[in-house]
Amino acid sequence: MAMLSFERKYRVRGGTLIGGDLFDFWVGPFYVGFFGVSTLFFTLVGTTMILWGAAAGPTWNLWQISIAPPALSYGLRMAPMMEGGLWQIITVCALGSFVSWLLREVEIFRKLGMGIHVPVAFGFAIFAYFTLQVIRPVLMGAWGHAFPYGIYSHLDWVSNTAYQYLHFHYNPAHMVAVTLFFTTVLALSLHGGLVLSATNPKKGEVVKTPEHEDTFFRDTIGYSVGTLGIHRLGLFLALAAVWFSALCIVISGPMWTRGWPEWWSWWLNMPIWGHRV
Ligand code: UQ2
Repeated sequence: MAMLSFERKYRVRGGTLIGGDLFDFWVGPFYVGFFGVSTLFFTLVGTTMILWGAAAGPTWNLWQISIAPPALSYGLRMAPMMEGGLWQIITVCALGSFVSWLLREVEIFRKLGMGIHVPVAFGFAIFAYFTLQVIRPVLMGAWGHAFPYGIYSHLDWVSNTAYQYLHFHYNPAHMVAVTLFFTTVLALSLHGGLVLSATNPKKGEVVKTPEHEDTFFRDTIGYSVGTLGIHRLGLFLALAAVWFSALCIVISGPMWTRGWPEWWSWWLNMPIWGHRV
């Protein structure tokens, strides 16, 4: 594949975390690196295990294929292949490929002398998955508490797990997470709308500047967070949403086993109401 003229400047040697120059090359447009190889390895093994699980299962209906974790009776032990062992290997491969992908991003950012905000953000997503599939099951003593790998089956897992706590919307960390998700959407829609409106002037007029963007928000709400600020705010809101999502599920079971509505008894039992419940 032909190299684009600017690529000669940015396809620089070095910045690798492991392997030195050994894997420091590109295949077509893609940087390889040690972690490109390990991503490919874990992805191929994991996908093969999923296909094996599907072949051993009762259906090829894409929506209904599911590979379940070991039964609760296995605790945190290794299970036979067809009784959750496949699920365990798939989970290791998933984490292996997610972390490899993150480190490949780090190597590319290092080559370019940039910050590592993107891999750090991706790390939050991996952390959310790790919380669901490893931290919470370990705290509860069985891999069977993790979710199954299937399109409908994982949705059923979410629904069933939520109803075990009667009404998940009363989980305080869930409340914070949902609020942060909606605020993320608000911030990104304001930002996307503002940038597109500034860069889409009437025919014959020039594109508007960040001063116009600041002025719009100062005129409407008396404050502009600024062009760098909106990106800091957006990243913070998104990462905080993921953080509180992980928190809201990891406290459900390991720290609170009853219905979430009941958690609010501390509020109803406050002496300020002048009665005892
Ligand atoms: C802004 C600004 C941008 C923006 C946006 C704002 C010029 C291009 C969207 C406005 C954002 C504000 C006031 C923060 C809103 C707060 C929350 C919690 C949603 O000022 O600078 O740069 O894109």
